[in-house]
Amino acid sequence: MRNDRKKRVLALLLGLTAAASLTACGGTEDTSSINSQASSQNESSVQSEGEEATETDAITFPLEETQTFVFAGVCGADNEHPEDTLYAQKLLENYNVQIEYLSLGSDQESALQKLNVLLGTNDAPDAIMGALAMNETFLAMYAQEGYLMPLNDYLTNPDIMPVFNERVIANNPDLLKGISLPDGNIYSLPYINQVPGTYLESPIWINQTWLDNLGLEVPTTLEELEAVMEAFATQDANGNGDTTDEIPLIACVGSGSEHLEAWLSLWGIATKDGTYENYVYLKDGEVIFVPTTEEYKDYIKTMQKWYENGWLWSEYFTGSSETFKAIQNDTSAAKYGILTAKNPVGPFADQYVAIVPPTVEGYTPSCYVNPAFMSGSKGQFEVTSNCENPELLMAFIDKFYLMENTLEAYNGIANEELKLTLEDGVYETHTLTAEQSAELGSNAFRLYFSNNIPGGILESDYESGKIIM
Ligand SMILES: [Ca+2]
Repeated sequence: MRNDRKKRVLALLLGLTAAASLTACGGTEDTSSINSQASSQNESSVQSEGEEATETDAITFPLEETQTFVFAGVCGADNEHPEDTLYAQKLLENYNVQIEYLSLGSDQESALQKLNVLLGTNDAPDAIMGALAMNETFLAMYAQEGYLMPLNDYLTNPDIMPVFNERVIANNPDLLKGISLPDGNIYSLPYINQVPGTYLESPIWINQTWLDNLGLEVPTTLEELEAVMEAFATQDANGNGDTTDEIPLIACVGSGSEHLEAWLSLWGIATKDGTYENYVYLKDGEVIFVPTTEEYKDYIKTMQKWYENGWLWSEYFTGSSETFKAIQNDTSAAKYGILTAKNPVGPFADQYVAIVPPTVEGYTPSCYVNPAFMSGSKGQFEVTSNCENPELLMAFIDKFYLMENTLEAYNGIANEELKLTLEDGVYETHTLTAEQSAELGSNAFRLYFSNNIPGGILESDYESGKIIM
């Protein structure tokens, strides 16, 4: 059932406004064949359980001789030695590749200034990692100047990048279009994070257990949604004997995905984030300021009605984010029926399902697609023209797309660092307490490369039970 719903969300989305840019392209089909030295294969022990095809005909890991690559990254921390992380040490052990770090400073401005000087010279790094070190304008400019290498032929070659081909492209063939520049070439690698249900930037989640307890269906229209909220507000939906402790709809002012403005999508206005939204919108080829529109007035009237009826959390305007989190983390019972969020949290998170946005008469829903889900969050890794062995580098970076490597690059080594555990083949990530964070900090490899790094966690990884959310 849950999968069916998710698929419905996806099917709907594909028919909706897709705010993720899928740039038209060509030139990605031409796969070059590499000279296979056909060295002995499958002799390494780097494969983790359940992963196949991590070996290539041409390049076998661990390499016979240590290969060093210089990775440039943006990092705000003082201690800039990602090579000291347990993850980098594991990479060295498993693949015999040493990463040498070149700091690009602490922000994008410093990074681009430094890259302007270095690129095209012999001092340029082999690669640039992390989205903050690059932006689309400079990516296109550097590519045009020949400072960056087109990566198409590596990405589409299963001998060089078996993991990327099997895990990423096979599941999402349109991804290559999404990460291509207008010249048809790909210069930059994506990060893919497919938390189930997060096809949208702010998907709508509803408590299925509450619906079941009250004999209700998933609402598909505004009227049905309001009837559900009325039932949540007046009945004992969470079944604890108290009819007054249910919050039908919860939202948090200024929050990333849990913001009330996410509901504007029902009126055809896709909003990315209540904190940063500028409400300038393109409609029928004209630029409009959303608050002056009829759809916005309809939306405001509806929100007023939801607030007055006690369907929207009474502390929406005054409650702190701590109070908001406390309600979500209440262990006594599920306390909220509906929210928009990347994913629901708290002890009852598994009671929530993502739903297709209900329809409002006269409007067509329009939602932001979550780029990290659909086409990959791009701009995470570029190879410079100074790299002498791009094929080997790409074969190495291919391993970053293994589920376990992505998890450990982001969270630290399982069972050795606190944020990640591995038990009976199942990974689980943990949130550190404030005390643990203060005492230990985090030494995750990813932190040296703001904001993300190449990697991939797929919906199937969650659904097959390899990761506990
Ligand atoms: Ca109750």
